[in-house]
Amino acid sequence: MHEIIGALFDLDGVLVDTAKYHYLAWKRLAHELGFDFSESDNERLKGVSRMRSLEILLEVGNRTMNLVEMEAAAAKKNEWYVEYLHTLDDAALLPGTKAYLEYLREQKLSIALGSASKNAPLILEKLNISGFFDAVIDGNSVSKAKPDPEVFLKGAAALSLAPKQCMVFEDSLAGIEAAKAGGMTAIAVGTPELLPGADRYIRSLEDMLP
Ligand code: B16
Ligand code: MG
Repeated sequence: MHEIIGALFDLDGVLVDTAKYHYLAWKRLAHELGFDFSESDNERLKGVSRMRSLEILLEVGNRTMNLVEMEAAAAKKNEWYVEYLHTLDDAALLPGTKAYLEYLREQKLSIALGSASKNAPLILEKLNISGFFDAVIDGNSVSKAKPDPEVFLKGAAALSLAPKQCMVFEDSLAGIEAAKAGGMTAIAVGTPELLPGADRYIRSLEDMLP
């Protein structure tokens, strides 16, 4: 068996709860377009790219847009989202995040981020956790969305590790599928009902602390 010496982290839903800020911004866009967008609709956007999220939102509101209109709407949502991100601080970190990153550092594991978000560098900065990461692979550096394993394969490569030497922490089904397709150990932040196929289930990173 390969020893695990690398940790690859998804961002939203694993290290930090940014879903609520995404929700506020998408809801604002929906209201501007004249329909409502519920918190349960928002569940469908977790781990999904910005443009795919907009497609889902338009589906919910039964609207269509051409590509130019979609790009403008996504940019507007992102401006609002980034405004909310400026209010972000350590309080948004999920339980155990900082302690577990510190623990992994002490254990000399390599650490990378593997997120769909194009705002990942700003979020890490706002949370004061950038320094823990040996590599950041995010929505700016991948061309194929999860469940494609690209984001995690790039993360392992950036750490100079084989996929088998890495564990992935994920809160979305597409992310668990991506980790398994990439040949990594998948640790789900969630339940087997919502996230089938993972190697282990935790409630939060707090459960990983010794
Ligand atoms: P942005 P993750 C994902 O983050 C979010 O879960 C998802 O809701 C969002 O649409 C996506 O990032 C893109 O984010 O608009 O900031 O580029 O879970 O992959 O860390
Ligand atoms: Mg996530």
